[in-house]
Amino acid sequence: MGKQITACSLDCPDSCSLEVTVEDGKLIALDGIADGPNPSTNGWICAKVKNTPQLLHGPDRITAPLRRSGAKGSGEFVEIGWDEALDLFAAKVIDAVAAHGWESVVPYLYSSSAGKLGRAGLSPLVWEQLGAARTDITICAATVGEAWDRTYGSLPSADPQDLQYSELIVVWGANPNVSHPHLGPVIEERRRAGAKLIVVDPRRTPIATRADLHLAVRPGTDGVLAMAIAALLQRDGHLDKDFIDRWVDGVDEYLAACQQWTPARAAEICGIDVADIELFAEMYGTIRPAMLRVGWGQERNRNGGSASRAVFALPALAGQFGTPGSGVFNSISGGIGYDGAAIRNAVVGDAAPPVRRPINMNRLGRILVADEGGRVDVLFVQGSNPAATCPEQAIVLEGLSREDLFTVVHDLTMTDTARLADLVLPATSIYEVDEIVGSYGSFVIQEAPAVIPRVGESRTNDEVSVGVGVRLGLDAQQWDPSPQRLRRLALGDRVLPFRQLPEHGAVQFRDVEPDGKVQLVCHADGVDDLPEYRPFEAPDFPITLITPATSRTTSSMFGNIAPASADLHLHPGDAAARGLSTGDRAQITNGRYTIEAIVAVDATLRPGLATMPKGMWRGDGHQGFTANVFAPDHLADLAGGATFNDARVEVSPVLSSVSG
Ligand SMILES: Nc1nc2c(c(=O)[nH]1)N[C@H]1C(S)=C(S)[C@@H](COP(=O)(O)OP(=O)(O)OC[C@H]3O[C@@H](n4cnc5c(=O)[nH]c(N)nc54)[C@H](O)[C@@H]3O)O[C@H]1N2
Ligand SMILES: Nc1nc2c(c(=O)[nH]1)N[C@H]1C(S)=C(S)[C@@H](COP(=O)(O)OP(=O)(O)OC[C@H]3O[C@@H](n4cnc5c(=O)[nH]c(N)nc54)[C@H](O)[C@@H]3O)O[C@H]1N2
Ligand code: SF4
Ligand SMILES: [Mo]
Repeated sequence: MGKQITACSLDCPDSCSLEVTVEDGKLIALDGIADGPNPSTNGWICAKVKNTPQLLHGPDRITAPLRRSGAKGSGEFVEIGWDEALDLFAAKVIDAVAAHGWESVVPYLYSSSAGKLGRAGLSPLVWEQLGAARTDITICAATVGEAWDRTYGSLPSADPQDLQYSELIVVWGANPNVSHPHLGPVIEERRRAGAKLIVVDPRRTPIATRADLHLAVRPGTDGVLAMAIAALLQRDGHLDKDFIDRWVDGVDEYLAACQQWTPARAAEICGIDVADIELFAEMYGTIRPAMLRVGWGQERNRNGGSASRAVFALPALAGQFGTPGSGVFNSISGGIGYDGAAIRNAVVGDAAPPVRRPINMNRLGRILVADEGGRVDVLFVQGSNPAATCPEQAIVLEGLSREDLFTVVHDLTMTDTARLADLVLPATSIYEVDEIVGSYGSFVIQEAPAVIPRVGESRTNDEVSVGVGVRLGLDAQQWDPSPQRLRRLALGDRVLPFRQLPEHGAVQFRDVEPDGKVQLVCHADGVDDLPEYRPFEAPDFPITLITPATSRTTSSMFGNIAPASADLHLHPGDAAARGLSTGDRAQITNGRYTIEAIVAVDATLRPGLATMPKGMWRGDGHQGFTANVFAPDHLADLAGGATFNDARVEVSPVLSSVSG
């Protein structure tokens, strides 16, 4: 029995340092390290990752290439060899290209829970060079990421660890206790030491219960709130004129636009009290230093881009920068110390990428079913489970069920998407190959060496895509996918762990600065672009259904092993008005689709709000669907982002005695 050190690569901001126990070539246990490469792990990890042995060695693990032998979706497959599998894959691509061109071949690559090489090594480059369609990563963080780029440009995020110096902490659209587990205790410790805490979330999350001020906004109205606060900062003399003169563009125009959002008007639209808006502005304008944690809650609706931009404007107006404990953070992603472009240069040089058909992940269903933007003959899903996680689930399932679509899924486990595939290929986990782990919640880049042998015949993302690419004419030597080579290219001889910015050295506008000024007004296509509020009423469907993360599911990974409860949470008033109590069966409909679920009356919700968890699998959902059947596929106002939380439904009791 041996113990080894590695790191967690799940789509989670924490990137824990792990100690794993291996017996007979199998990973049998894992835990956090107290003084490991990433100190914020602090000796503990989340409960779901403790289920990793089941994920790696359990019955759903795919261990060999599988070709469909029964009807689509029947789950009947036969094992085949890798050569046969890759030959078949390449032959289907050749047929598709001959019939409808490269744009009919769609690689749907995500792998947000893979290591750095698995995520952005050679695989995306292979499909780019071949000229296949280009899938834009829009399902998560595209909107808020674009809002950051437009506002702050190249400025790195603040360091969450610097919260230890904050006197005011604002958590906006994030649920750290669940989806950023190691941040919760840091905030709690600071709060106990006297710092003030403000939370903006339509639900009374665990952190909101401890906040000095909780603004339970209506989903999709954050931009209105943030602009109203900006106007109050101006009215009450809390603008930081020195900071603005030196660093901020567009302030007058921006503040003029904010005047429309008087506290009274904003309170009405956001569904909160005027006094609470005033109090937010007073606290943010006077307590220093303040750190703003912006999550993803405010981005997942039609106004997500405007909302994120308006929230990001607040520290620039109040000048909450320049001292430890001040600033704003969302995703820590910058490439400091890890040169992904070097991989590209070494393999394809500086040749311009070919023009490719763009694919928006959020429109997958329409693309497959209605040929939106052109026909699709071959779909290659790598590191994603769109049958469970995409919007408009029923349409996605219809598309994946098309007899004339050849679907290849490369994954660790037999997901809902893999079940609908024609060819299923086994993927390695982070524990089986030498990898590198970065994160979007800390500045540490860590070593993640192989700690167990490969399970079955699993292959890496790069090995699979290069395997197909070589059959289609790419040069095997030029495209050598060995992790050692890619690592050398991206890291040089840098020794890991590596901290991208020094400890106590990431203070925004003291240690790090953007290339240009902070922009409160964007100039897109020659037009001044200010944040806007677009109302979204669906009178027959008065309940807003949001689908937050749960402590049990990191997206849909682990959802098959320890699923979250799929119950529909309803506000007590909404439940009572419909004659529903906890444990009752309810019908939920958006007018197009109807499912049934068990009700849980939940006083942490604001009126008009319901929740179901994200990351559920179809089998644990409702009649073959999850909450994603109600998630719309219209796009956010920035970056073509997802609008999961624009789902609108009506709920009614299921009368058990009805016969028909
Ligand atoms: N355990 C676990 N951890 C995860 C994940 C997971 O699935 N499970 N997923 C990972 C991924 S992929 C991501 S993107 C992050 C997401 O991390 P978070 O952003 O923290 O998680 P969410 O649950 O998407 O949303 C956060 C909060 O936003 C609130 N919210 C919903 N709509 C609105 C709104 O319109 N305005 C405001 N202000 N708040 C709103 C929700 O009630 C929720 O409490 O977490 C990562 N970490
Ligand atoms: N209703 C609703 N739906 C949502 C959201 C929401 O808020 N509400 N949130 C959205 C968000 S934020 C996100 S990030 C998406 C996530 O949605 P997905 O991208 O579908 O992410 P996962 O569900 O984690 O699925 C990733 C798959 O990759 C596999 N995998 C892991 N590592 C590797 C690897 O190295 N190689 C390969 N080939 N496979 C690997 C895992 O086994 C898993 O099946 O879900 C979105 N869906
Ligand atoms: S999912 Fe997040 S909290 Fe859990 S072990 Fe991985 S990095 Fe740590
Ligand atoms: Mo995400």
